[in-house]
This record gives sequence, structure tokens and C-alpha cells, in this order.
Amino acid sequence: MVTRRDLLQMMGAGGAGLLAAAPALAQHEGHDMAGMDHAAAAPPRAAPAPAPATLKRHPQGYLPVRTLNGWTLPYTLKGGVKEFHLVAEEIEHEFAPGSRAKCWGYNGTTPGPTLEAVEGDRVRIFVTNRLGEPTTVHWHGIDLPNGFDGVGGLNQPHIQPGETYVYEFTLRQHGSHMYHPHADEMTQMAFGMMGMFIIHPKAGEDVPIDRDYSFLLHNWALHPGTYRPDPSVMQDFDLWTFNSKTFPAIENLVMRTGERARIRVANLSMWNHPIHLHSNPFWVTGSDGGRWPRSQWRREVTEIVGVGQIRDLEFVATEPGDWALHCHMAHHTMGPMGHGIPNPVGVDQSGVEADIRRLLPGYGAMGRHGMAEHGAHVAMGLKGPENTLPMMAGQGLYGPIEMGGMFTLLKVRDDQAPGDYRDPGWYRNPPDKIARRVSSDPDFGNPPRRDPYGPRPAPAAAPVAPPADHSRHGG
Ligand SMILES: [Cu+2]
Repeated sequence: MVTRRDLLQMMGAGGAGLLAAAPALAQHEGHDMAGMDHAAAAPPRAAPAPAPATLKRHPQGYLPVRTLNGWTLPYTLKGGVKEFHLVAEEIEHEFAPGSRAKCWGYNGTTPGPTLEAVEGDRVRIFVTNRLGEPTTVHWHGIDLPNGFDGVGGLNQPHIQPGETYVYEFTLRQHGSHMYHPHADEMTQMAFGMMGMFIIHPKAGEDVPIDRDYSFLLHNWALHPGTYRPDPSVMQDFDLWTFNSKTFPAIENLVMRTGERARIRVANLSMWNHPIHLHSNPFWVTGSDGGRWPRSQWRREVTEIVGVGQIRDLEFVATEPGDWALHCHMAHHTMGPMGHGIPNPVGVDQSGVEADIRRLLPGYGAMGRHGMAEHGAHVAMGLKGPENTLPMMAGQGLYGPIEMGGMFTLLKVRDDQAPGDYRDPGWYRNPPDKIARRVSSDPDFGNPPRRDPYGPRPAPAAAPVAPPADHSRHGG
């Protein structure tokens, strides 16, 4: 049974049309984002600094991590201890232009800022709770005394609203790690509370890294027309994100040809994600368990990052170009769409379009020849419900990219200056090194083709059902 909501989701968010009907559906929670309760009482936060064009080595020798669309939390050194201060709070977050929500995060963002330190450092981390419910922070994968492990009720009392707790420990390891709440986890993580905790090796890298990227995978049930993620959803999510952003709002990774990169991919979503990098086979060199011995490195082009896991991917860029980096679950590179709907592919819907329009003004039939026409409808200005991203988006140099969600680009250039993270624009392929049209005739050439079932009779005309005879049913 298709409900009206299904139709709206399919045709509005994942399909075409749906203009006049959308506002009636929108589940307003008061979407004046400036009027958020917590924000009103909170001290002002600084506007985010633009992402630095270059990254300098830290005085301790390490190359700082580039957190896609994110930032590293500054610390203060007090008596040889690095002091960080995290603030758990409700925030306004934009997934991509056209979709904002009330989310929860740390220090104004989701994911929260990246913490970076060096193996052997002693860290003191203050956590202030500005949420309306208790929280804690768990330092995921970090070897520390039990009382700092952050499981509310098990290792410590919960941090009540308004309270600040302190965690203090010495970093005995190096590698890619995370932090997240261990209190009302389902809700707090569904709203975006998570971050990376990178510990650089004290002895430096045995193979020097030129660019060190990091992002967290996540999923969000931000239903079409709504402004707050739904924490109860377990499978059918609307948004799939790298660092809480969807394509095309995800920052590109840039490299100079010949450089060595590491991409640290962490997963605190509810699905496993096969992360695929085009054309650049990489070594999987470590996990949140730390860096693996060389003998354990694996050559891959797709690496599944399971829920609660991190994988470090390393490679040397050899070919200039714009290379896709994405989750290989095809639905995870799409924006919001309806689930549990009839399949429109192959169905001529032109007859029913007018009928449905009487029910849903603005409705447009979609998907007879595939879903790609949705992108064209969006480009022509058709909009779905308010605050809802299209199912697919993005215009490349050669046409629509037809993606959304967990998709971004690795841009490799011969002339990208070392340490320069600025986007070099589109890669222009040399004319002799790009796929090109050689014919517009579908009968072109004589390629071998098979018909496994042999010649088939033409389909018979559909039988005409005789008029029902109710005479023997006793009335
Ligand atoms: Cu995925």
C-alpha cells in the first residue's frame, strides 16, 4: 500500500514535481533557526575561519590532519599538559545549500573539531554539557585508565546539563581514533555528536606523508520537509555524509602528482560503507587499533569501513585528474528518496500523471527510462519539499554528475604546489586522452551479442476478461 507520504517522498524528494503540496506536508518545528532555545542563551561563537590554504608542520614535527569541511581544536599548554575544551551543544548545521537542521555537536559543529596530539603527550580534556540531557565522552580506541573511558553509569557519573567534567590521561599509542558520547548514544550520535582523535607517532613517520586527510561517515534520517533528524530510524536514512556534508558540499581532496596521501576514514553511522577510490589503488595501512606492520598492509581499491571502525588508506598519486572517491553502496551516493514505493522504471506514467495532479498539485511523473531524468528536472528548477536536497545533483565539466551523499573528488595536479590545499578547479583532459563519441547510430559496428532464450513469439494481446457473471452466486 502506497501512502500519500510515500508518494510525496518519492515524487517530491526523490522524484520530480510536487510544488504546491509540499508546504502542507512540511513538519515544522519552528524552522527559524535563529530562534533555537539553546543558541539564544549561549555565549556568542566565532564565525568559522576559512579552511587554511596551507598547513604548516607542528613544532613537534607532525603534519596536521586536514579534516574535510572541519577543523582541529586548538589547545593550551599548561605545565606540560595539553588542555582541550569540548562543549556538547545543539547547533544549526547545513548538509549542503538547501538543507539545514537542528543537530547536536561539539563547539559549534558536527562532527566536532578534530583533536590532535602526539604519542607520549599528556592531555586534559574538559567537557561542558550545554545539552538538555546528560552526556559523557568516550575516547574510542584509546588506551587509558578505566575511569576515563566515558561510559555513563559504568565508568563515571553522567555529565548533567550545565556541568563540566575533566578527563586526563597520557597517550600511550599513535593512530586514528574517535570520540563520541556513551550516554543516550542512539539519539546523541543520530544528531551528529562525534569527532576524530588523531595521535601522531612520537618517532615520526617511517614513510613520510605529504597530505593527511580525515573524515567520518554518517547517516541521517532528516525526512523530507523536516528540520530535525529522527533518531529512531535504523535503516532507511535520508542523508549519507562525509563529515556531516553531502555531495556537492563535501570538500575535495587535492594532491600534487607524486605525493603520498593518507586518508583516515572513520565510521560512526549505522551501516558499513565500502569506500572506493577510482584509479589509485591504495594500501590499507592501519585501523583504530593502530598502524599495521608492513606485512599486514593490503592493496585494495575498495575498503569496507565497518560501523565503529577506522581504516587508514595510503597511496602515491600517479595520474593527474579528477578522481571519484565515494561509498560503493549506490543508495549512499544519493540524496533523500522514498522507500517501499512501486518501481516506476519501464512504466509509461503519462496517463496517470493528470489524475495524480488532482491529488498532488505540481506532481510530475518520473523515472520511466531510469532515474537520471530527476537530475534534469532539478536543473530545470523543479523543487521538492522545503529544506530537502534533491536525490542527485552536481554539474561537472561534461554534464550532470548525478550523485549525492557520500561522494567527493580527489583532484591530482602536476602543478599543485606542495602543501597547497586550494581547489584547482576542474581537470581538463587532453583531447587525445578522453572517451569520445564515434557514432550516434545504435546499429553501429557488429559487436557480438547474445540472446540466451532464442527467438520469442510476439507477445499475445492481453486477454479481454469476460464480463463477470454473478448469476450463480445466489444474488
Ligand atoms: Cu555507504
